[in-house]
Amino acid sequence: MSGIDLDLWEEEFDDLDDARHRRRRGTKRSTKAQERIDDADRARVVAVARGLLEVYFDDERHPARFGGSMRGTKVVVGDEVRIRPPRHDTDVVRVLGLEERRTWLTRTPDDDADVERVVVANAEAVGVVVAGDRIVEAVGFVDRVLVAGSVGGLEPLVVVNKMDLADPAIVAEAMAPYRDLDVTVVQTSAEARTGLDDLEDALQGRWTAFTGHSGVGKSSLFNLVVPAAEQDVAELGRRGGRHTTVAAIAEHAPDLDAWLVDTPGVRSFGLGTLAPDELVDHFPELADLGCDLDDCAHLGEPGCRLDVDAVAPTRWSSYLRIREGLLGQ
Ligand SMILES: Nc1nc2c(ncn2[C@@H]2O[C@H](COP(=O)(O)OP(=O)(O)OP(=O)(O)O)[C@@H](O)[C@H]2O)c(=O)[nH]1
Ligand SMILES: [Mg+2]
Ligand SMILES: [Zn+2]
Repeated sequence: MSGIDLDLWEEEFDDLDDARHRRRRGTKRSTKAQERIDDADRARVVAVARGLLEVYFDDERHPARFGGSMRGTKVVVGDEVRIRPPRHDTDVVRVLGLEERRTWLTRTPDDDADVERVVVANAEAVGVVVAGDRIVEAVGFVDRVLVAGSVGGLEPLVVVNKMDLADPAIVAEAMAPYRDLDVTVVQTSAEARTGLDDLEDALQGRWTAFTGHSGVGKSSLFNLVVPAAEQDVAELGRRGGRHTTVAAIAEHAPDLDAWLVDTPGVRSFGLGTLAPDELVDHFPELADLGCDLDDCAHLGEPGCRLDVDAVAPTRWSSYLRIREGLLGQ
């Protein structure tokens, strides 16, 4: 390998080229560049990590690099992009432009942070993975992810993994509120390989982004569902709290006509960019109750029609806790 970064060199050359066009024809570079981008082929981003960018088109994954027009633009797994195929043997695919996102899964580090991170773009569903042996502690997290999914236009799916370690009665009780809301709940064990058919049914025909605490088994399930996947899984005996997966990656499950995105474990799921008064719209059992006030938060306002006994206690306490967090209390 020569020490020259051919791509960087070519990128600078492209910029020079544009500058020359600009001078000669008097056209604005942005218009010219935009036309070129609009005519380019489309691809889907399937991996983004330090030093790695992969896009999918023509039924294959391709390594890619950002073109000069992408400076300052962030892409995430699931993004639809405009690309230019390689021009010669040592060239790679060039990403020229980012398409508007249809859906997004975003989180903030905590509720009073307002810098959000897009985790995955353009997925149809978010699969929140929890450990069956820690289900009671996990429902607050599930409720946060369901809010984020609702905000970003994603269908919810709850995956209760580690059922081999769980008490089925406790899981059933904790999951009842979601079943009542018609949220699909599947129970799996990556270890005992149970529930995988149900999981596959839930993934069929769409893009699903997994999220969840570290160590709940996202990568283990991902590896079982996606034949080509070889995601690292934490070794047995390691203490919890370690993050094994460090970057999001999407893989295709051709038999299911599905894409699954494995993501790094998160400690919390902040909703910092959501306005407190909008929270109620993302709890289906609290939205549209016909209260006198259009933006009733169901906290004792006159003309409130909430029957608090009709709401699952864990859901109601999640609502109150998230709202407090958003109000900075
Ligand atoms: N008993 C049991 N152990 C499991 C199950 N699924 C995964 N594990 C184990 O749990 C540990 C963590 O699994 P991972 O798949 O790496 O978890 P993860 O959610 O991808 O974790 P991060 O990448 O850190 O977010 C590993 O030791 C797995 O072998 C399960 O269903 N039952
Ligand atoms: Mg993992
Ligand atoms: Zn009300």
